Amino acid sequence: MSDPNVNVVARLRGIGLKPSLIQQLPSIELLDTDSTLMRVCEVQRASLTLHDGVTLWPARQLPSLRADLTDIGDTIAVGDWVQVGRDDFGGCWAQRRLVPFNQLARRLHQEGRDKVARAVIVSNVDTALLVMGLDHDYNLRRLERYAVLVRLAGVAAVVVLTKADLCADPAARLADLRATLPDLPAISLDATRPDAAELLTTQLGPWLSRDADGTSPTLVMLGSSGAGKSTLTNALLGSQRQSTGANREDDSRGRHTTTARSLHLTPTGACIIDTPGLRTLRLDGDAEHLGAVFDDVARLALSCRFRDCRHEAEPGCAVRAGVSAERLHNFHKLQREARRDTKSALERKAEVAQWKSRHREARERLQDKRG
Ligand SMILES: Nc1nc2c(ncn2[C@@H]2O[C@H](COP(=O)(O)OP(=O)(O)OP(=O)(O)O)[C@@H](O)[C@H]2O)c(=O)[nH]1
Ligand SMILES: [Mg+2]
Ligand SMILES: [Zn+2]
Repeated sequence: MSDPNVNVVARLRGIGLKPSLIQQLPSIELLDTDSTLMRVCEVQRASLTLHDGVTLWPARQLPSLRADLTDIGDTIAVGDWVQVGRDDFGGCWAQRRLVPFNQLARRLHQEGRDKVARAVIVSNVDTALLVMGLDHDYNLRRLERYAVLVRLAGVAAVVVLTKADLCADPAARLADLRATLPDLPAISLDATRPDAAELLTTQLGPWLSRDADGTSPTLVMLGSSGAGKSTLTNALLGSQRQSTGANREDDSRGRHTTTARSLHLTPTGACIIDTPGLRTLRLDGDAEHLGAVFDDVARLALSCRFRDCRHEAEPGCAVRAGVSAERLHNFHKLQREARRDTKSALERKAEVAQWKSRHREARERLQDKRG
């Protein structure tokens, strides 16, 4: 007799379920009952849109699930897997969230609060497509920032340069990019061409194809508003599912056409998450991880005269001699940002206390002198 669970698993693999996630279920029989596993395709305020491998379901989050996640500074995000139960009226409720194998997250600074909030962008993704236009959007410093973000999350990345048709020399830009970020695969294209889908499928083949066991890969589009994320998503889906919007004429910036993250299935069986352009992207992680994206800095630092050289104004600095000023400036900026953000609320409190007591001592000394 054939095991009905095998079919359920095969169906869920088709929307990206990995063996490591299945292992979190107390029993595989759970897949065969009413309490099924589904993938989060959209998150609205209290409601979710879930996929069971065949069709979409509207659902809600159990308040206790939401509260439990909030307690640990987490939230349900597009790409998550949840166990679903049904109420007497047939309504779907997400009861439990499987621990994601990775999360792309950024930091949100809450002004006036003693807390740094972490905002999850998406969960359980294999590859991030870092989308950047070859128009005014093109900016290697921003790309370095995105590259650090994905490294921190352990997500692979491919750069997709759109608007090759609007650029005099796309090959030169591509060469520039490869020289700066040699570890990042990159392609360029005009995403509005009728054959854009074929170009993408050929060039992104390895990242778009299923595993040997039929597991679909999950890709997420990241980039500024107007970069062409939804245009690329539609090309891969082979339909105009996502709205796209013309950029502003004066400065070619996007108009924030996409307002929510959403997961879609391509005809060849890849999961694509389209996202709105982020206005700010603060890193969520610590300074040590910058090394992967700035390995030239790490390498050259070995030849600096001082072991603890910060590559700022020290004499005999090999990094300043070998890395472009803009790139080094960005490195310092990202490093400061990551350091500041990794400080916990307690550490920050301790710092303020220390500062206050030093201030007090200084004042007392001053009074002593005067007195
Ligand atoms: N000429 C040209 N236009 C493009 C290309 N890619 C995208 N566009 C246009 O750029 C505009 C913005 O594209 P979208 O796909 O809506 O951009 P987006 O990244 O989804 O933007 P948000 O949803 O606002 O984050 C649209 O008018 C697209 O037709 C390209 O390769 N060449
Ligand atoms: Mg969009
Ligand atoms: Zn140095």
